[in-house]
Parts: sequence; C-alpha cells; structure tokens
Amino acid sequence: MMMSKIALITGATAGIGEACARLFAQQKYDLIITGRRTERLTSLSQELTDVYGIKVTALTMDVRSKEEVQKLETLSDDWKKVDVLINNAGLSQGLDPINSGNTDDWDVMIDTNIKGLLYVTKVVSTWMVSNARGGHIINIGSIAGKETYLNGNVYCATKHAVDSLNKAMRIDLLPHKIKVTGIHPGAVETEFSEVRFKGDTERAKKVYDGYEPLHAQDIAETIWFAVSRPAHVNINDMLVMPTAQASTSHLLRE
Ligand code: NDP
Ligand code: 8X3
Repeated sequence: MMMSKIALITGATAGIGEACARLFAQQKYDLIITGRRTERLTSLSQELTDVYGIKVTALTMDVRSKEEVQKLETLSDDWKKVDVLINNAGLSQGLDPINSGNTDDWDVMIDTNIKGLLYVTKVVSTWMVSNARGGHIINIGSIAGKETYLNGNVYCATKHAVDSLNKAMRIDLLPHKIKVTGIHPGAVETEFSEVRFKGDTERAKKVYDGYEPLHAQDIAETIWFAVSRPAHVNINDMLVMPTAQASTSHLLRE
C-alpha cells in the first residue's frame, strides 16, 4: 500500500502555518498540525479531512513548554515517519527601544522563536534520523533575521538565531540526508501585527496601509516550491518580500 507523505506544521492555527496546512493537504500530505488554540485546530482538522480526504492529527501544544512538546512522542510510529517539518510557530511582542522594552515580552519571543523551535526540532529530527528516510526541515525566519530595524531588537535577534540554526542544522544533519531550508518573509498580512500590538487592531492594520503586503498563501507556495524540488536539490535560503518593500525600513506606500 502506498503511504502518504507526512508534514508536521507548528503554528497551524493562523497565518502562514494555516495556509501551509491547506496547501500540503491539497498535495495529499497527511498532516500533524499544532498550536495552542484547540478549537481552531479541531475545525481545521475537520475541514482538511472532509475536503481533501487526508488524515490529520491535531495536537494542542505550546512550543515553549518542553513537557508539552514531549506530547509528540505519544504519537504512533506511523505518525513519526514525518517527511517535512515546518518550524513556523513564532511571534513578536511589542516594538520598543531596548532601554524601555518589556522583559516579559523578550522572554516570550526568545522562548517561542528560538527555544520552541529547538525543542520541536530535537524530537522530529531524532525521528528522521532513526527512520533513515531523509526528510526536510523548513525554518521560518524573517527579513528581521537578515536586517535589524528600529525597536525590532529582540524580535530581530530571535530571527537572526533562526538564521544561524538553519545553517547549523544543515551541517549537523548532512550525514542523514535531511534537507534544511530557511524561508525569510518580509511583511505578510496575518495575525502577526495584532499579536505584536496585543490586540490593537487599528495599529496592526496600519502596518499594511498603502501597499500590498505578502499573503500567507504566497509563503505557503514558496515553501511548497522548496519541498517539491528533486531529491538532489536543496534550497538553502529564500528571502521573499512584497514588491513594495525593499528592506525592513523602505516601503513604498501609495
Ligand atoms: P500568526 O500570528 O498569524 O500565526 C502565528 C502562529 O504561531 C499561530 O498559529 C500561533 O498559534 C503559533 N504560535 C505562536 N506562539 C506559539 C506557541 N507558544 N506555541 C505554539 N504555537 C504558537 O503569524 P504568522 O503566520 O505571520 O507567523 C508565522 C511565522 O512567520 C512566525 O514565525 C513569524 O515570526 C514569521 N514571520 C511572519 C512575518 C509577517 O510579516 N507576518 C514575516 C516574517 C516572518 P496559537 O496562537 O494557536 O498557539
Ligand atoms: C516579520 C516582519 O519586518 O515586522 O518578521 O519584522 S517584520
């Protein structure tokens, strides 16, 4: 019997992760979808099963918690044959100068974007190594991992760390034929800014005023491009921007 491929997507309850879940389901991947909001995971799981006829496992899991990430180990051996891991769960909190930044915000960003990504990667890369079937790890970085902008300090630092870990993983996992790809988006209109500004939707909307930002689907398609290359090709790194954005600080607003 032909087995479907399996993708594990962290942060599939919104934005880029949710768009990836839809696109990979369309491509007939079975999915492990994770996030903290159970209701959203349940309804997405139902939708993907109904529309695409794939199998979905939904796991409520806060990537900041080592204990919760260990829930992955309760999956059956069949689900541990993950072909693609999309390390997408991440966020920004606040936009303040370093001298007046909120240290709780810093903890959340560091714990989610760096430590959470590491905890999940440790579990899933161990499966990939022991399955001896290769695999592909996609790390969602950011333009903020390539440049630093005013008041972006800690968020930028976490994404620079992802950029570094992306390179490190590629070296460490080379003997196991595991591909590692960094995807670095510029501005994508998702719940990102609402989360950054803690529910201030007016302020969040202004981030995308006067130009067409990227849509989550654009990034899902970029990820799919990397994943669908032949076995001998790895896309190391992709920096994807809205046409109206030349850098973190240069936007053409009309
Ligand atoms: P969204 O806010 O729309 O989605 C973020 C996702 O991450 C949600 O599914 C959320 O799920 C999940 N998440 C956040 N914290 C945790 C946690 N502690 N444990 C588990 N899941 C968590 O934002 P985006 O889709 O835009 O963000 C996805 C990734 O893309 C992030 O890594 C972000 O840094 C990156 N990025 C975004 C850009 C943008 O402009 N939007 C640009 C460049 C990179 P839940 O709340 O249910 O836990
Ligand atoms: C999100 C993009 O420019 O707000 O990573 O940091 S930016």
